[in-house]
Amino acid sequence: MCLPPRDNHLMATLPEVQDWLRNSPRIIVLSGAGMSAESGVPTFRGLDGLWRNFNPLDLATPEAFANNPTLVWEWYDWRRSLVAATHPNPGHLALAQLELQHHLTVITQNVDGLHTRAGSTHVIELHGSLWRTRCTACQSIRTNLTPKLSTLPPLCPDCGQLLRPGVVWFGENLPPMAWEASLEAIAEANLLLVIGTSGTVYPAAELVPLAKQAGAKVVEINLEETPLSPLADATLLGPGGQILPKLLQ
Ligand code: BV8
Ligand code: ZN
Repeated sequence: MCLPPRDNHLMATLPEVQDWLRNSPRIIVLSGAGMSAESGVPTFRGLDGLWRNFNPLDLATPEAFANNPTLVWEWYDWRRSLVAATHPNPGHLALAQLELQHHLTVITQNVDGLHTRAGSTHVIELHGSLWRTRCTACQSIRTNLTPKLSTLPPLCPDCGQLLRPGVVWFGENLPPMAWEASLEAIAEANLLLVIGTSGTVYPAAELVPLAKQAGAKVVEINLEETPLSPLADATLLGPGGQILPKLLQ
């Protein structure tokens, strides 16, 4: 399944990456939308990234919510019901398994909650979660597990103002705690697995050069090369749901 790696810079093969895995006391994962693609969750930029004909860059912004809270809320409701009908794929499950044998932290850009549903316990959600809402006024945060909330953004039970999806929109800062925890984890990493991300969204993508500077080996798992590939000590080309279980063999 893994295509022979390119030889344009130090490349490793699956067995070598398995070695690195075995000998790394501190493993960090940075996952993106490609991690959940095999669960049926559309990616942002892939061919299947048709978010009901909307461009996420237009909808996942504070301006879009201010202009049309109902449309944005409905889009997240649609995504919640879509994710509720999916399941963690073998890639998520392999990472949960890996955590049983290694000191592993998953830093995810995804908001679908599938790493946690797969059993991973050290998960940093850099961009928030579909399953949380935040009050636009008093900032109180609630975890709502029901996929379909309502067509209108609900009102805060504490202060009566509009609730919003508990995710980080483009143009918004990342949750400080999540970003700090990610920097700390990356500073200690011996091995960083970069799985299913196009490496185009910042500051999340910054974690890869930072891990490199901290002396970690970087392994990229993706269907194709990305702007992060030149930083990788190994690029394993193929679906994460197939490569990750192999890595654990
Ligand atoms: C910030 C939550 C400081 C919401 C998301 C101009 C103005 C303002 C900001 C900017 C600007 N220009 C640039 C920026 C910064 C901006 C940014 O990076 N923009 C990009 C588009 C250029 N970043 C921000 O705004 C961040 N905040 O910078 O704060 C600041 C503050 C004020 C002003 C300026 C700066 C906040 C970014 C967070 C946005 N929220 N999600 C929601 O989900 O609705 S990001 C969202 O897109 C996802 O969460 C995800 O992180 C990202 C998509 O990226 P990927 O995960 O990589 O997914 P993608 O589809 O791109 O790629 C999938 C990959 O998987 C592909 O490579 C594919 O080959 C691969 N794949 C597919 N199938 C598989 C696979 N791989 C393996 N196996 C498979 N089966
Ligand atoms: Zn409130």
